[in-house]
Amino acid sequence: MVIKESEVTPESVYLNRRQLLTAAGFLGMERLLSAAGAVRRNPEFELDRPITSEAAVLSYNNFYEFHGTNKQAVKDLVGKFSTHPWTIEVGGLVNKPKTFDVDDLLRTMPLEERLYRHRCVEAWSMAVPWTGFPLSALIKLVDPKPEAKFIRFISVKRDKEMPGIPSQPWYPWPYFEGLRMDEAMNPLALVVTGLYGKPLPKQNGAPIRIVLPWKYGFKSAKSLVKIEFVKSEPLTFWHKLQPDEYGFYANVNPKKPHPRWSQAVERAIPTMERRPTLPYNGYEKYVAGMYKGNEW
Ligand SMILES: Nc1nc2c(c(=O)[nH]1)N[C@H]1C(S)=C(S)[C@@H](COP(=O)(O)O)O[C@H]1N2
Ligand SMILES: [Mo]
Repeated sequence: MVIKESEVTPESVYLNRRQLLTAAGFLGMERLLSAAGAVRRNPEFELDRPITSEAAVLSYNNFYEFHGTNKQAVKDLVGKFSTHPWTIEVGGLVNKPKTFDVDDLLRTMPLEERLYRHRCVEAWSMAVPWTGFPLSALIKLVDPKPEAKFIRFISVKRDKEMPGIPSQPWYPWPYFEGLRMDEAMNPLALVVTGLYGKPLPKQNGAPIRIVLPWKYGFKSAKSLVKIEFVKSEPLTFWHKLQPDEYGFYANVNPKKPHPRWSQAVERAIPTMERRPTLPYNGYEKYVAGMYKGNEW
């Protein structure tokens, strides 16, 4: 259940900060956040662990367009990356192809905050408050044709703004990913435009990315410029490079080791505390029905 903007705006107009704090005692924290003008947190998604600190999420990144190995370096290499204005083209096998301005999406789409576990194939993990809207809401706007069975995501490629592109010419830029149509329509699939209640930082994929919390992080392509609906299973960046190490489905699975390491345990950033990996990263009840069991 989502409280609509129209239901929360009146409080933000007539309550001052002190009144809001008092009201919070009666209404609860979520209601306070809404009344204060923040995007509402969707209470459906509860965590079994603390939220990772903002400092850690903003300073430990995989974004190969900036740096291929040093995760702490990414945040210091994004300075020339220009993320506003920004448009994203949504097309392919759809009846209503459209190029969306991200500012318009922010005004018109049903934004909400979700706390999601975030698990990299490299076995590190975080717990992150993303802001965004269901991918299904965007898909409905473009009205896919029946032949559209898969969807592709394409990241931006800007050699002059992204130093990792010219320095790593062996990678097949731009970064590209994909999903099966039912996965794309799953309510967990989130188009993300914010983090910690603020605009999405450049190192986390500004201004618009996808987040798929039941899959390893490499599926969640950043800084998207194009979404395309296609007939057959598309090639993806890491799968093209190392098909036996990075599958198309890449669902989090503690029982399916990566060829070079176990996936049974993960390490929480920044403490490196060990936790058992959960099947589908703990989202089994939402997604297991889409699969036969060991999709990789
Ligand atoms: N365009 C692009 N998207 C990308 C990547 C990348 O290198 N380039 N890395 C992926 C990987 S491996 C992970 S784990 C997540 C990391 O997201 P975060 O830095 O916001 O935690 O982004 C994914 N999306
Ligand atoms: Mo990753």
